[in-house]
Amino acid sequence: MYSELYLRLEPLGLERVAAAVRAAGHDVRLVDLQIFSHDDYRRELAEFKPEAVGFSLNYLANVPEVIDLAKETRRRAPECFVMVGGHSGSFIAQELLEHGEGAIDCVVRGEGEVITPRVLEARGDAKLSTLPGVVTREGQGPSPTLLDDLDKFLPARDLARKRHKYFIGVLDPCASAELTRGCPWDCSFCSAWTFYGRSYRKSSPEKAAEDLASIREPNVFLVDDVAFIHPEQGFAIGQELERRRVRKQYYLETRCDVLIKNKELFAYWKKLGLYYMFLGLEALDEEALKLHRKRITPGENFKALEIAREIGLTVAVNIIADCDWDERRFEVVREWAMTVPEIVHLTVATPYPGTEIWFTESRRLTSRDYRLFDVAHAVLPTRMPLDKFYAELVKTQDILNRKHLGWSVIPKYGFPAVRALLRGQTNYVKMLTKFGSVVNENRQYSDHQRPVTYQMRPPRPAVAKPDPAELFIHMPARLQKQA
Ligand code: B12
Ligand code: SF4
Repeated sequence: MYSELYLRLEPLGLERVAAAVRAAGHDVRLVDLQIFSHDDYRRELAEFKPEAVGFSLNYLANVPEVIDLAKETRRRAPECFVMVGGHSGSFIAQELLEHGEGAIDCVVRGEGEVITPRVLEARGDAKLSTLPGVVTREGQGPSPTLLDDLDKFLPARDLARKRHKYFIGVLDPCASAELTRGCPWDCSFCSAWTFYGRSYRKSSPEKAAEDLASIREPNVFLVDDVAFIHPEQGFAIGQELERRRVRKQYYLETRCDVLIKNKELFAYWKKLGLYYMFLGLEALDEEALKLHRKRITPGENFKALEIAREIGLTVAVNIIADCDWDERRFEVVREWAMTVPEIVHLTVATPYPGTEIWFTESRRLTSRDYRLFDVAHAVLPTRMPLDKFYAELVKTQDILNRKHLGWSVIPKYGFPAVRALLRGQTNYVKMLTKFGSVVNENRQYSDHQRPVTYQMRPPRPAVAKPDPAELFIHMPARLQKQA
């Protein structure tokens, strides 16, 4: 809900899995529950009568919803095979099976393209629990294998209905695409590297351009964890796009040091239509950057902002609010944010399963309610009383929001907003009216008082260095060899 304020994006992971399943000869439908209601899902279940249902569980906050839907699916269609996959689901496979109480046949850890058709083949067979990445109540197979070639299984975008609902800010409507997968860094709060085993794969420039050219929407969110680490790939894709006369507006996310190193590439992409860019700043001071193991200095971060300004890009940055912050720390961020032209976001430090801080911090959790793991809530002890912490958080977000996203900035972003409206796209304008009701300190505080049906597993004692077998979903090649 909190992220839906600014954006709603297509389920690219499901679309890729759907493409692979379709290529294996199955008839596939996709219901995006960001857009459709549970009643729509029930209707689809009754009319389509699927032999198998796969839930995508990329976000921990969605665990209770998925468990309840799996149970309902089992009740309504007892013969239907139910599986769960996706980023967060991969890190808590056993836990999901326990909550499911028999409603979930298997959890598929890691990338889904190669394994899902095999899972469908092995339904009802003891072989199922021997497949790579598959976890059932009977047992589990070896660690999952990586897709060898990102050019395979381009997303089945045709399966996503009501595509006009996908947008990010003024890029309305907006599709998503993937040029690379994985991240070679190892920040302590992030699970991108543990999911992909620190691997980094690229699609070929031709295939990437072909995919982008096939997109109907005028705007594209490039979902890569760190875009354009290898500049030659970025230039090659750009040239392919120019050759095909593909003209779109793009949003991407990258690191500050990658921007500094590859300044010319980003300037080139600005010409191709790069509009918004997200830079993971995370902290303003050296000490916190070290704690996050960001492997960058504040000086480099600020230099990257200057470069982005020179190039003329609209930049959003994120700062991680530590639960230990007092009023003064929030004040420092507010003061800084008001002096820079960038859009500043504030998220709350959250130990997700699959991150290193999960192993060191989870003993201190104040809540095991999955729904609060959305980086908008505090799940670790706060230095200030919790209601005061939220008051400071919301005050800061509100000031930052008014600076960038309120009605007053319509003149600044006016042209794209009006253009979207003329196309009949109202997602952006609706967002402007919703902020106060969604980001609201009382609501955030009272979210902690809701009854909890599904609790996360109690954390185990903290360990300084997690066992790689527990940390990674896809094992790094180096460790696989050792094993
Ligand atoms: C785009 C994106 C978003 C979009 C959502 C788009 C969407 N509708 O899916 C937006 C911007 C809304 C978003 C929001 C958030 N995100 Co986000 N997001 C991403 C990002 C960058 C790309 C996702 C993607 O499309 N990947 C490409 C596709 C192909 O991969 P995939 O979805 O993982 O799918 C593969 C597998 O997971 C699997 N699979 C997926 N579904 C299924 C289903 C079945 C049945 C099977 C078998 C397999 C399977 O197979 C797929 C193909 O290999 C990822 C990072 C990443 N690299 O994945 C972070 C990431 C998933 N997000 C993350 C976070 C922290 C958040 C936020 C909490 C914070 C924030 N401020 O961004 C919010 C809150 C969301 C919430 N509801 O709680 C974290 C992890 C979250 C977690 N552990 O719960 C990630 C890993 C980023 C990170 N570096 O830490 N996010
Ligand atoms: S925060 Fe960014 S750079 Fe750090 S590990 Fe995650 S994806 Fe990589």
